[in-house]
Amino acid sequence: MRQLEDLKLENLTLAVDAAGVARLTLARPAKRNALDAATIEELIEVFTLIPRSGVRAVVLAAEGAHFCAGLDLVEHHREDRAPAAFMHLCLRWHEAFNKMEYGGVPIIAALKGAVVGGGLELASAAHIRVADASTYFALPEGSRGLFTGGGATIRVANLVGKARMIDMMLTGRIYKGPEAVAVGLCQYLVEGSSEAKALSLAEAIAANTPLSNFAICSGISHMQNMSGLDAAYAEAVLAGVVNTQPAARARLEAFADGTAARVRPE
Ligand code: 1HE
Repeated sequence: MRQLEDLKLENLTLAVDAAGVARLTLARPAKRNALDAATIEELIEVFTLIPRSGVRAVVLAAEGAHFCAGLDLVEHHREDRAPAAFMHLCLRWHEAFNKMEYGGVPIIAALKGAVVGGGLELASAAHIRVADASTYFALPEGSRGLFTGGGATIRVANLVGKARMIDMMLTGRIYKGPEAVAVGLCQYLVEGSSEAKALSLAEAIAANTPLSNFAICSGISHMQNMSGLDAAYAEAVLAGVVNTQPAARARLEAFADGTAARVRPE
């Protein structure tokens, strides 16, 4: 099997620390990290390998002032794509983002500046979103004569609800600051660096057992796609595997003998 170190990345950078926390960076700041077809292929390559690489958490960050300006509109204009070609391109976006959402490795997006269009679709495939004071969210497709193609109708609608998503697309409404947290676009808003916060979250998450993180970061998404009856069944099966894992024994023993941390608000 290919290893992460074997990948030749041009539009992304990747570094994994000793604790298994990966820093994956969108690296086309001159183009505001717009997602061209090549970047999507690199995301597919990275997230194909991540689940079996020993990586315990991923911080998804970006170079420059903006997280991601969405679909590469210049490439799209230049390519003058046929309908079927753009459909197939969208399917590659889904391949990348599904690997992220369902891969079982926690992904924490460190957001700043523009998180728009396909950039919001990318961010919404992460499991946690951290915004800073510069971060703003929008779906400008309506005004560009476009429609979402990278999963926003599923993931962004899940985050903010159908009515807000339709409003964002029809009117170009921009959310930022506390309002963005309140509507569900991000879970954290920090005064300083979103990347520093994302890293500290990733480090804490990396200390969980990988199997628990796997269940949380793939099982919940799968179960949301099922009927309630089937989801309850799948939850029981997954809990059977996770909650009896040998790696959890020492943690349970520490609770039983009173040495483990208690869950308290302070
Ligand atoms: C780009 C892109 C892009 C910048 N594709 N090249 N997305 C949008 O509608 C957002 C489009 N972008 C913007 O509104 C602005 O660029 C930003 C607000 C994000 C940043 O503004 P600014 O003033 O810092 O940068 P800029 O001068 O607009 O752009 C700098 C360069 O980045 C410039 O290239 P240059 O070679 O002329 O220097 C821009 O062309 C380039 N650039 N954004 C290509 N998006 C699967 S369907 C998904 C559908 C969508 O995502 S629709 C939403 C598209």
